[in-house]
Amino acid sequence: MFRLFSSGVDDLVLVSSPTNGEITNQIGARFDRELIYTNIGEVLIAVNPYKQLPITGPEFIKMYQNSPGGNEAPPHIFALAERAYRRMVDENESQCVIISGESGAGKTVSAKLILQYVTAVSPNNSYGNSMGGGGSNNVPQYDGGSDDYGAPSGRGRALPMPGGRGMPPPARGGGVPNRGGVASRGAPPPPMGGGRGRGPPPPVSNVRAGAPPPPMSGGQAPPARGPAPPPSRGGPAARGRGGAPPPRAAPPQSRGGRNVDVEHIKKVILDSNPLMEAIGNAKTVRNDNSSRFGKYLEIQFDDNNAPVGGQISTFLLEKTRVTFQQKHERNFHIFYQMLAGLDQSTKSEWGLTQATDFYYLAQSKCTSIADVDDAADYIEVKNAMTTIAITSEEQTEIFRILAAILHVGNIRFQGEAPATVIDETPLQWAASLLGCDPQFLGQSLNHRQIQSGSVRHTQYAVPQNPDQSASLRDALAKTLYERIFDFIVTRINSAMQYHGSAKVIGVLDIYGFEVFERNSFEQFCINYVNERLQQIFIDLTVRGEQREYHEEGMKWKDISFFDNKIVVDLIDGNKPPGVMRVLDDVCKTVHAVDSATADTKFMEKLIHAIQSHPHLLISNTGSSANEFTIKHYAGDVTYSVEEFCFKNNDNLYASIVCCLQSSTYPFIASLFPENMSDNKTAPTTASYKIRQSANYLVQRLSACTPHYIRCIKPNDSKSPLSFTSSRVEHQVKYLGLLENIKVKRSGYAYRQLKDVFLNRFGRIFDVAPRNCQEFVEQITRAGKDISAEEFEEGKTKIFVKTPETIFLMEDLLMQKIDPIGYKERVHAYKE
Ligand code: AOV
Ligand code: MG
Repeated sequence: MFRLFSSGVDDLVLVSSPTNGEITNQIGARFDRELIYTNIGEVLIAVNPYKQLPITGPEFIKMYQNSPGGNEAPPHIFALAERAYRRMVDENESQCVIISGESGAGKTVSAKLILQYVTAVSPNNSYGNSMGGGGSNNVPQYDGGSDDYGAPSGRGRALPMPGGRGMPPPARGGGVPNRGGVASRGAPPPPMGGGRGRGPPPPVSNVRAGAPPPPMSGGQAPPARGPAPPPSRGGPAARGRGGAPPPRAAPPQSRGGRNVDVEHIKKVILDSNPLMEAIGNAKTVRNDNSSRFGKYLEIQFDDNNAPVGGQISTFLLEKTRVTFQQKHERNFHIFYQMLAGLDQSTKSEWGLTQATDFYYLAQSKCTSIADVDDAADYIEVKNAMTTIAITSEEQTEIFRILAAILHVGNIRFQGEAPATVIDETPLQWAASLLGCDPQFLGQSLNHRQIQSGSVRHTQYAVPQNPDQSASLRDALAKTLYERIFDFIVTRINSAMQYHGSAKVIGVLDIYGFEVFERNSFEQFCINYVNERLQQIFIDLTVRGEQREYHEEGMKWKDISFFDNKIVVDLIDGNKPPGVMRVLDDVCKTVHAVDSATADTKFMEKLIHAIQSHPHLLISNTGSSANEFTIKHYAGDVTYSVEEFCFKNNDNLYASIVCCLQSSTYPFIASLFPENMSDNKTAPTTASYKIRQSANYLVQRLSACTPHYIRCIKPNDSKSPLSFTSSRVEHQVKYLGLLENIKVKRSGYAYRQLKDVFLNRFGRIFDVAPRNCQEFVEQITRAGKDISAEEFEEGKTKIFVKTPETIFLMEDLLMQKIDPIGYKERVHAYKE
C-alpha cells in the first residue's frame, strides 16, 4: 500500500519532452514499482499486472471517496470512478466510462472495478430517506467495515486546502475544471434529469418486440416480423419479443417511485457479471477470460443518487465459437461449468459425460484453464440466475438446451444428398433433450427449405449433402445458444428495469482489438468496433480540442495525429463503397450459390470496387488469393475471406426453426416466436447490424460526459508483472497517447463563454471588469500568482491554461463573496 504513494510522474502531462519511448519508460518505471495506474489529465492509463494487487479493497474505496474530486490521491481507477460519480451527482448529468485496449489488456477487470466502486459509494436507499452520513447530496460514506461514518470528508463542502489544488471550486462542486468533458466544448448543457430523458433508443434486448431494427445485440437476424407467439407457448422468453408482460418474472413491473430495493439492484448489477461472463466469455490464445461480445451497461440513478435500475446492451456475440474454436481455445465457459457442476443423476439423465466426449468442446484440445474452478463457477452462475429471478425450472430448461447443443455437435453425416447420420445416438439424445421428434430433427438437418422466388409462400425442400447438413447442424447449435444468451440478457434487464427518469453512468466494455494467426469475419467485426471507439477517443481528446481552438480563432499550432477515420471509411463507407458495403452487395445476390463461390465473388468485387487504398492490401495470388489485409490503427490484420458471406448472411433456417417450434417443451418453443412463412422483412446482414450497433453506441456515448480508461497489455505470456517495452510502446503509439499528452500540455484546462465567465469572476472585484482585457489586468494585480499568460481570449470564450489558476480564482471569489464562511473553513481545516 505504501508503494502507491511513492509515485514518480503521476501525470504524463508533466513529462517535459514526451515521446513514445519516454512515455513507455515512465509507464514501465511505475509498473516496476507495481504502480499500474497513470494519468494523462483525466484519461487513465491502466497496465494489466496479471497479478492480484492489494489496491482495490474497502480501504481504497474509502480513500478515494474521501479525496475531493478524486484528484489528490494517486492515480487510480477509483479516482476515475469517483470523478464520474461525483460529476453525475454535482452536475446532475449522465456519465460514461469508455474502456479500450487490446484483447487481454484488462478492460473487463476495469469495468468490474468501476461497478464495485459505484455500488459501494452510492446510497442504499432511494429518494429522500438516505442515511446521509457524509456531506451534502445525501451520499453516505462508505463504511469499509469501520464505524467512522462521520470522518471529515470535504465532499462537496469546498474545504480550501493550502496548496489550492485540492479545493473543488464550488461552482463546479467537484471535478477538475472543464477539461475535455463534453460539456466544456460548448455543447448545450444536457437536460436535467439525465440520460433517460434524452430519448435514447429502445433497449437492445427488446429487439424482438417487433421494434425497428436492433441497435445492438448481434447475431441471428432477429425476426422483427411475425406475430407474437401463441399464448399457450408464452414462455418467459416471449417477453421482450412479443411485448407481452413476463408471466413469471419476479421483479415487480412497476419498479420506480419510492419502492426500489436499491440493495437488490446493486446485487443484480454485481451478480450479473459472472453470469454474463459464463455465457459470453471464453478462453482464447490472447486471454483466458476473453469477452466474446460487446457490452454497454448503464446504471440508472435517482434523485438520491442511488442506483435504482440498469440496462445492458450487448452486441455481436461471437456465436461461431459454439461450434468452432482454434487450437488451445475453449468454447464459452458455461459448457465446462455445467459439466463440472451438474449433479451426477442429471448428467446421466441428459447423457452428459466429460468434455472430451463432445466434439464442440474437444476439437481444440483444450478443456480446462489454469487457476479456474469450473465447478465453483457453476455454483456462482446458478446463484446469479436466482438473483435475477430465473426460476429453478427455467435454469433446468437452460442447461438442458446446453446439453442438447453438445449432443447436436456429435451428429455426423455421410453418403449422398440427402445425407444420413452416421450414428443415431447423438441425434436421439439431441431430439429428446429438445423435445423434438428425432425423425423431424434429422430431416430438418438434411433438407433445406427454399422459398420459391416466383411464387410466394411456396417452399420446397432441397436435400443436403454431408457438408451442407453439417452446416445446418452448426446453425442449429448456434441459433439455440444465441437465443439462450438473449433470453438471459433480457432477464437481467427486467431484473434491473426502472420506470422513471434517471441519470446514468454507463460502462462500456467491448472485445478488444485482436489478431490471430488466422482471422475471420468475427475479427473483422471486432476490430471494426475498436476502430469506431478509437474515433470517439480521438474526436473528443485530440481533434475536438483542436477544432475548438481553431473555431475560436486562437493562436494554436496543430498537433499532427493519425486520424483513423480513413480506416473506418474503408470498412463502413458507402461512397465510395467500403468493404462491408461490397460484402452486403454480394450477399444480396448469392443466396443460392455455395459459400465458397460467394466468397470468391466477394474477393473479385472487392478488388474491383476498391482498387487502391493506403490501408487495404490485396495480393490475390497463390496462397493469399482469398485474403485481404487492413492496416488498422492498431496494426495490420490479414483476413481470410472464407465464410465471410455465410457469416454475414447469418440465415435463420426455416426447417430448423419449425422443428424447434414443434418442441414439447414450451420454453424452447417460446424462444422461437417468429413466423417463418411470413417473408415480408428482408433479412439484415451481420455487418449491417454491427454498423447499427456502433452508430447507436456512438450516439449514446455522445450524450454523456466521457471518462476514458486506456488499458495496456504489458506482455504476451500473461505473466505477472513482466513488462515487454516493445509491446507496450506499440500500444502507446497506436492508442495516440503522445498526441493526447501534447494537446493537453499546450492546451487549456478551462474554457467558458465570456459573459458567463465575467459574470462569475467579475465579482472578485469592487468594480466589475467590462471585458476580458480588463479582467486580465485586474486579476493579475489581485492575485500574485496569476500571470497574464494564463488567459487567452477567443471569439466567444475565454480560455485558462492551468487548473491552478482556476483554483486561485475560485479562492479569491470565495474570500470576496463569503468572507466569514471562508475564514471558518480555513480555520476548520487548519484544526
Ligand atoms: P480484456 O477484457 O481487456 O480482454 P481482461 O479484463 O479479461 O482483458 O483481463 C485479462 C486478464 O488479465 C484477467 O482475467 C486477469 O487475470 C488479468 N488482469 C487484468 N486486469 C487486472 C488487474 N487490474 N489486476 C489483476 N489482474 C488483472 V478481451 O475481453 O480479450 O479484449 O475480448
Ligand atoms: Mg473483456
